[in-house]
Amino acid sequence: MDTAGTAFSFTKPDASPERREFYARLCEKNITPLWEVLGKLLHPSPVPQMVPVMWRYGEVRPYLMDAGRLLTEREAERRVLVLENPGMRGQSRITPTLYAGLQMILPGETARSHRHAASAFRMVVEGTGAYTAVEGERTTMHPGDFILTPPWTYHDHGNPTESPVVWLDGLDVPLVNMFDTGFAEHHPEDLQPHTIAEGDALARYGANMLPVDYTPERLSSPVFNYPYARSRETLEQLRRSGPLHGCHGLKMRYINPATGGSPLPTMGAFLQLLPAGFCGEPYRSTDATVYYVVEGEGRSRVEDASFAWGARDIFAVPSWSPVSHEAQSDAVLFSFSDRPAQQALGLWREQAPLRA
Ligand code: 1HN
Repeated sequence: MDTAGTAFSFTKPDASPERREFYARLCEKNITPLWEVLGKLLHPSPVPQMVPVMWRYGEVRPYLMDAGRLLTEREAERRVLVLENPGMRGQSRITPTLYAGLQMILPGETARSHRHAASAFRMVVEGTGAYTAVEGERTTMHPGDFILTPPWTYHDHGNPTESPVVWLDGLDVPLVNMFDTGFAEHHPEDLQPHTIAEGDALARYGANMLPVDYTPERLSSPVFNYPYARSRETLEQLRRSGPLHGCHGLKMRYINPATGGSPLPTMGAFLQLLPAGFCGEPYRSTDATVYYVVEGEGRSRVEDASFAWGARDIFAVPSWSPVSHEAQSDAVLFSFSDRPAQQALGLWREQAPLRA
């Protein structure tokens, strides 16, 4: 049986001149006494450097357009404005383990093919008709589509339309680099050859069937585009059968259809519907979470912060910070986090609802 404990606290022993002199001798040998640092290592509950933060799309979009005037996609490799958490500036992190950025590709541009150890996904924000190619198959992007780039798969993008296309990139780069497991390379050609008919992966793996002799080649989902039209239809149908969760409204997670697990090994992604008038209870979990508003208007409270959001806004919730959502109109929130990584390591916790 689990025995309830008392909150962990630790007071550093006083530092006498003799002790200080001892610590200085240790310091020269790259040694530190644990009792001098223990308070920084163990806490009764998480102490994130990350802070709650929101970016309004309307404020960021003009900067994307400026970037479009100032640099070509080729020069930039990817024209992305990185969303940096104010508690962790200079580290390209939106949460301790994850990266997020807004990428824009202009009409006629292509982004050259490369691959890396980090997992990536795109959540399409604006514009229809650009494509991402992954391992020989292209997929056309529509707003709200959730598109994977599994680790070590070649990927390039193109925009054959007449308008700029913008998407939100999420990657596990900080996590991969913490392990010092980051590798990357360019494809020998600018753009990889287009060898598989569009829609193949979704038909083959995304229709509640698998090829009879299917054996997984990788940990990630074999489906790489989860079209918004399908996911939205699911939410619409389910709202009629209810019930709603007191904290989450109607919340679904994206899956690897071959395993029921997360679409990418380290990153989980979710889509939730909050019906107009929904007023959710507070909830918290250890996976710091990034939310992207696909549709609707509402407000989310995170600790003392209150984020009034509309379509295309982005906000981030630190580990173990209570969050509650309210919707003024029917709203759809996409979110992502490192939950599968925490779960694989036995670290993940949640608490809901917080009010009795
Ligand atoms: C990357 O490969 C893309 O392929 C976008 O579109 C953002 C951020 C860090 C590292 C690699 C892309 C990225 C990235």
